[in-house]
Amino acid sequence: FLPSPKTVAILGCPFSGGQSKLGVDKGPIHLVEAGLIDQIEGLGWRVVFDGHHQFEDIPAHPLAPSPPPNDISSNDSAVATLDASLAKLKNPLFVARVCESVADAVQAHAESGQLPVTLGGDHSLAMGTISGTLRAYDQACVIWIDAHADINTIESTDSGNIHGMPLSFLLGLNPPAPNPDSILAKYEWVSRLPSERLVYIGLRDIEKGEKDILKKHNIKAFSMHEVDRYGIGKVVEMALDHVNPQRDRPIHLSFDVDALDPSVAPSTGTPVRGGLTFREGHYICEAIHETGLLVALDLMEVNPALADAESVRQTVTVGCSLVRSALGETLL
Ligand code: HAR
Ligand code: MN
Ligand code: MN
Ligand code: MN
Repeated sequence: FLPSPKTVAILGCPFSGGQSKLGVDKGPIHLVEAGLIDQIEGLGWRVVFDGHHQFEDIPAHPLAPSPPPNDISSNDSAVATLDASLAKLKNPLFVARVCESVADAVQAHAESGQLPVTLGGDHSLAMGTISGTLRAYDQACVIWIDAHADINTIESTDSGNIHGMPLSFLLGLNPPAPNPDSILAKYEWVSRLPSERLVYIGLRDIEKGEKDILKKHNIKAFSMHEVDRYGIGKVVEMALDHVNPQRDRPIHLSFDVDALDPSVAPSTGTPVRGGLTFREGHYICEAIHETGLLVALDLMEVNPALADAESVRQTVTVGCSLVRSALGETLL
């Protein structure tokens, strides 16, 4: 899919609005300052640095939509239930607008034949990156590496953190906007990913509501249990067989650093023990590079404000090396 000379576009997305912990917005700056651009150039890529998107034109707390007029519809119980669900969401308008601008940027780079590498920032950003990829490659599939399923709907979310929800919007699992003023109308730009074109690796902290969603929609997931049972080599092969049986679909790899074990990547907002080893994480990236089908990469949830300096260094270093592996760094 990619013309030569092959070019990577780095998009820094210092965004933390999809969750509540400060510092994940500092992830991209740390990854770039650690030398990521030089490292990618060292692999033979041309690198375009698209900057650290500051989302300056987007107010952090845009005015909430005005409450519905006190007419018959506001007494409707379905509307009341929907409003109650939407009221749980944190920063829903800000997240929607930031992600839409990320989608435009990713789409532009992808359509010009570059491989966008988006550095987060929290994982709500993947609504934007994956939408951008799908606009450029409508047959793309998604490989989602994470401790979490990130598929809560507006109804199922307990935390209201939208970084736990991006896939529900991408898969179209939320109700349609009842009117143009609804918060849901601000998510109508999100592209649609068919559920059979999503596969997970690394899951180990999934809420009951999310398990029900995975079952109901028959979504393929390889948890840490399957990684233990089959080994990472077989798991990646089975994952590719599911989303990419002919090995002809462009691949979007969305890597949440918390998929790695906290002993490997401690500086992240929601660490969960029992994760991927250093090698398992890198193997996934290497194997996807080997397909020759990678068209976009996300590295999300690096939070340099959490944990001590040595843990931050370790997490940033492993983040850089995951990106290099996905872009062709080999051991031999
Ligand atoms: N499932 C929880 C929620 O929805 C936790 C979510 C996620 N944390 C992340 N994303 N780091 O993968 O709030
Ligand atoms: Mn995630
Ligand atoms: Mn996660
Ligand atoms: Mn929807």
